[in-house]
Amino acid sequence: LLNMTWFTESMAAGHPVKIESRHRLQVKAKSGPSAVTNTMGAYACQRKTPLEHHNAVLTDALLLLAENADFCTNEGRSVAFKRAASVLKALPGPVRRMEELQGLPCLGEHCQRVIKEILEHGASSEVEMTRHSEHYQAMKALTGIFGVGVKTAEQWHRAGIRHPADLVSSEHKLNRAQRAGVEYYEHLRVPVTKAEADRIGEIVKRAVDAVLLGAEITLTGGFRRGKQTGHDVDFLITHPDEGREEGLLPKVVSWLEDLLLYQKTNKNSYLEAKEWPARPPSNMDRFERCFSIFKLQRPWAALEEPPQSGERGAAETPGWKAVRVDLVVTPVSQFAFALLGWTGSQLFERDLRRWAGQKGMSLSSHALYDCEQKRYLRATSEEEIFAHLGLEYIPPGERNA
Ligand code: DCT
Ligand code: MG
Repeated sequence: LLNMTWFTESMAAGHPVKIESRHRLQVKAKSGPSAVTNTMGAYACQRKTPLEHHNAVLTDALLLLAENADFCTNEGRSVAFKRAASVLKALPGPVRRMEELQGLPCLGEHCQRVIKEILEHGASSEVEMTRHSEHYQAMKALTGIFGVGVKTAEQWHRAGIRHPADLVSSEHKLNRAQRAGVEYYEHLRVPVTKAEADRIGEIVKRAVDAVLLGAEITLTGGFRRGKQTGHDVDFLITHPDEGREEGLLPKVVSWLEDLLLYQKTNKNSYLEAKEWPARPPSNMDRFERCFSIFKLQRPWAALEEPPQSGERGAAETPGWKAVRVDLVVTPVSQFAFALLGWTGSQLFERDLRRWAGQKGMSLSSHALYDCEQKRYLRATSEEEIFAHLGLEYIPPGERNA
C-alpha cells in the first residue's frame, strides 16, 4: 500500500487520493503526476528508520561518497550524502523512478545525479571511480587503525604510507593507542558479533558486580538498535544511588586487567554547575570512560574468515580475538540522556541535537537545557526526553538513520 509507484499511478489515473501514511506521503487531487508530494520530516529524529530497508544499493553508493568526503575533510559534503542515504533508508519500498523522489527532503542535485545514474545504468561512475581510487583505499585502511583519525591518515598518506603494514617499517612515531591499533589491526577489522558482545557483557557484569554491588550495565550503540554486528561494543554503567558510581571504572579495569590488551581511562569532567548550559552541542561527552581492546577467548569469538594468502599483515588465527570495547559510567540522574546519546545512530544523534537547537534547547549526553526558560529539563526515560523535545517517541530499532 505504501508504495509510491502506486501513488504515482493512482495520480496518473486521475484518482483523487489523500492518504497520510506513517511517512506522511500525500497525493493531492486535481493536478497531474507532478503533484505527488512526499512530506517526510527533514530531521532524522522525525522519521522511523529500520535496520533493514529497501534501497541498499543506493544508500551504499551515497555512503561511500560520504566516507570519501570525510577522507577529504569535507564534513558538509559528507553530512549531505549521509542525510540523503538516511532519507532513502526510511522509504517504504525500493525506488524505481526518479519521480518517486519528488518532495523528499535532503536530496540535493548531486545526490540525485548519482541516484539517477544507478537507476538507469546499475552503477554510478563517480562512486566506482572513488571506490577504486588509491586515495580512498589508502585512507580507508589507515583510518581503520584504532587511534588514527583523518588528519593523521592524510599526513601519512602524503608521506607515502598506504597500509598499516607500511607503518611497521617506517620511522613514523605512533602513540600508544596507534601502536595497539596496528598490532591488532587484522582482528579489529573483523566485525564484532552480537554473541561476542553478549559474552563480553557477561564478563563486564561480573567485574562490575565484584567491585560495586547493585551497579547496572546496559549494552548500547548499534547492538541496542538491533544490529547483529558492529565495529565495537558500547556499554553504559550506572548505580541507582547517585554518587556511588564515582571512581568505579579504575576498579573495574583493574579487575579486568588480564583481559585487556589496551585501555585508556578518562575521569568524569562534567560539572553541571560549571557548564555553560547553552554551549553549542557537541558529540563529545565528559563521562568517566574507558576505551579498551578486549581479549576475547574462543569459542565465543566467532571464527574469522581466514586472511587471504599473501595479504599484508595477515596473521595466523589465534585462540582469541581482540575486540574494541567502550565502557562509560554515568550518574543515574543523567542515565536517560546518556542512553539516548549512546544508542545512536550518529546521524540520528546529530539531528536530535540540531532539532533541540532550533527549539531553543541544548541537548547533550548529560542533560537537556531550555535556553528560554533558563533551566534544565529533567528526565528518567528516553520517552520523556522525546516529549520535552516535542517529538514522537522513536524506539531504538527505528533509529537506524
Ligand atoms: N555517537 C555520536 N556521535 C559521534 C559518534 C558516536 O552521537 N560522532 C554516538 C552514537 C552511537 C554511539 O555514540 C556509539 O558510537 P559507535 O560505536 O561509533 O556507533 P555504533 O552505532 O555503535 O556503530 P557500530 O555498530 O559500528 O559500533
Ligand atoms: Mg558501537
